[in-house]
Amino acid sequence: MKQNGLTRRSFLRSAGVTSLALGMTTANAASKREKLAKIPRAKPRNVIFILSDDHRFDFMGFMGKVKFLETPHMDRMAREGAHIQNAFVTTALCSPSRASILTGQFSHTHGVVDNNTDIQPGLVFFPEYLQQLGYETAFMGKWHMGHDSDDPRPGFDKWVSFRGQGEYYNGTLNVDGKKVKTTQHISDELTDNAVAWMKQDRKKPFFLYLSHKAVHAMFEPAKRHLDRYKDVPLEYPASMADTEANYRCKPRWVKEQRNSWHGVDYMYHGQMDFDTFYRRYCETLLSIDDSIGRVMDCLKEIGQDQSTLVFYMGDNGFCFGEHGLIDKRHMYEPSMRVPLLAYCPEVIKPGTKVPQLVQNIDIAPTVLEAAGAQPPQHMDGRSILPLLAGKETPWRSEVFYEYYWEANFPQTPTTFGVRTDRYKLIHYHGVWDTDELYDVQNDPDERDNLIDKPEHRTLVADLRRRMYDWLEKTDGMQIPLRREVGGRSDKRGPKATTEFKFHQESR
Ligand SMILES: [Ca+2]
Repeated sequence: MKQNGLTRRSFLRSAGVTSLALGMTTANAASKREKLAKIPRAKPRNVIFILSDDHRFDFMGFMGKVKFLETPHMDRMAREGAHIQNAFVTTALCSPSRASILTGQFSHTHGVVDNNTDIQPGLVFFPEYLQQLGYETAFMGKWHMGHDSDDPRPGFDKWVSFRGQGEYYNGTLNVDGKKVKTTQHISDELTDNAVAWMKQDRKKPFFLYLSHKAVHAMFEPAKRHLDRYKDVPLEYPASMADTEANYRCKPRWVKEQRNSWHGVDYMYHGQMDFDTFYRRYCETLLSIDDSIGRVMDCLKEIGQDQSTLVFYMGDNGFCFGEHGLIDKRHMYEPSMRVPLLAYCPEVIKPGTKVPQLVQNIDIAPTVLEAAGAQPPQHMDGRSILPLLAGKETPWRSEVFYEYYWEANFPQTPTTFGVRTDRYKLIHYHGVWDTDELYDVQNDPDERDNLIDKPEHRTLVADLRRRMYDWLEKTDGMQIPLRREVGGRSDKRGPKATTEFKFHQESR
């Protein structure tokens, strides 16, 4: 298959060189391409998947969390479509989550366990299946699996992307192999490309993957949104203050991270203060909301607004001071939960709420089912189409989580965990620290670590068993090791971290 001058074989060969350079094995990456069975009488529908970067689950106007934040187009998707209320990523980090979305697999299966790892030979992205099914496909925006190349990847007939994180302004796009300078904010630039492509005449069904750079740090709002929230009052989370009560029974690494690149006492090594950070993030998010509005308007204009399935999702969450942290990676709610909205009047009733536990690995099988095909066996996720359509269907009772320590940001340890709709067990690997258990229904802010309560011993043992069962069944019983590449954001700030104790206080 020829992809804009790059054959799949030559692409995989180049990817393989990178993988070997990073010292990776390919044992887990095998996901053999399967011939997909068609679903009888299914109508292949157009699908648009809009992804943002680091948008946390509750920063949407209709959620009421941030009083001043206006996101009319996200609100409209929730009002006229579905809000998937409990959506999670399997790893709260850009590249692993993106690879999970594209492959339907866990990080330890697809092998993209950090932001430096390129994709491994043998991985199949679901848009490759869509092409086989007769779709015309496009990728627009941030790819970010491997830093070094913006070349077109397999599975896409149209390609608009950039290297690594890209630039909010004055960047360079790779448009089907040609370098093109951007002339406006990246969210607008990508949306212009998306809308132009949607309007093209075609006989095939289409799939558009619109993958925004926003709202990743360092935040740069579109000029029309700059200073919109300059003077609004901010509310800080109750767990942000450096008090004994806030850190009683918390892991030591959490308190230490306050004083790092990813903590409120030394955030981004002093490059930005917390209030500016909060306001700039909200202002930058507005360009994403505008983008959703323009895509929806375009769908109406081309007469496809009733049948097209539109998703909006974040690739991972983000902390705004909870437990003294910023950023993601860890397993606390603001990090592992993501916004997920779906719109398709032919399938989804207005105002649908989906309470089930949904994950990023479910996107690939869902899109394939919307395209009229049975998802392949090698995918770990499941189609959520029945949930969106309000159909009774057996569903999972827990979601699993994994994060692997990165030399670039060494303040967050390797983490495994399991979350049900009631409890969350967080287990840390390779550090002498306490694990955590939370009752997320009664303690949604995760302030009361129950791990040492005698009455929860059986529960903890059961959750631990389920977590290891999952790792065993999915070939995840080893820590993927990668060669250290890139810079290190590992300085400690001037504020000293005081000694504190865990375990003794709760026993
Ligand atoms: Ca991200």
